[in-house]
Amino acid sequence: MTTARAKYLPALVCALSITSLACEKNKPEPVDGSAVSAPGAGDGVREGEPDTDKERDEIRKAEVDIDAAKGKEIDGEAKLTATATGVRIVVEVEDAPPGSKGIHIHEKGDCSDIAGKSMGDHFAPDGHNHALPDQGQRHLGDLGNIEVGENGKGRLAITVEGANLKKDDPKSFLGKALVIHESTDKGSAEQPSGDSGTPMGCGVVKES
Ligand SMILES: [Cu+2]
Repeated sequence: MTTARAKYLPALVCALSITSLACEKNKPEPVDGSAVSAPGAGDGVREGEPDTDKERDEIRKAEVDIDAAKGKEIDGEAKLTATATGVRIVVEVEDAPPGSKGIHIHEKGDCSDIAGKSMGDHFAPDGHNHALPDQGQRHLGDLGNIEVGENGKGRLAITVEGANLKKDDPKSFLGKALVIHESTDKGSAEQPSGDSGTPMGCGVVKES
C-alpha cells in the first residue's frame, strides 16, 4: 500500500494544484546568453594566490570598458585577474546582435579607429599561428568566441595560461585592446586571424 500511495501522490498533487506550474515538465529554459561560457573555461579554474613577495607587488587586476565601433551595437566590460599561471578574463556584453562572435586581445591599446583596426593584429608574442582555445597552441590573445543570446547578452570566462598583467612584460595584457568581432572566429582553419569579420567593439585593458 505504501508503494502505491507514493506512486499516485504526484498525480494527486498535480490534480489539486491551483496553477499548472506543478504539472509542467520539460519546460524549456529561457534563452540567456549569460549562462554560456567557453568550453574548458569555468569556475573550476584555480584563481591562484601570490607565491612570492615579488608576485604580491605585481598588478593583480585590470578591467576593460568595451565601446561600440561607429554604427555598431554593443556595450560591455571585462574583468581581468592575474593568477599564479596566467590571466583569468570574464567578459560580459549586452545590447549586442546575437550569435557567436570572435574575441581577441589585440597588440595595440588604441580603439580610436575600430573599423580601421587601430588596435593592430592579434597579440601573439610567441609567434604561434591563430587558433581557438581548444585547438592547443595559438596567439596568446586568441580568446575564441563569445556567445550572445537572443536577449543581446553574452558572457565568456576564460583563463589564458602564460599571460600576465605586469607592467612592461612581453606577455602582459596590460595596455592591449580587447576586441569583439561581428562574426564567428573559425580558428586554425582560417589564418592568420580566424576570419571573424569586422571589429564591432573595443576597449583598452587598464589597471584597476
Ligand atoms: Cu580580433
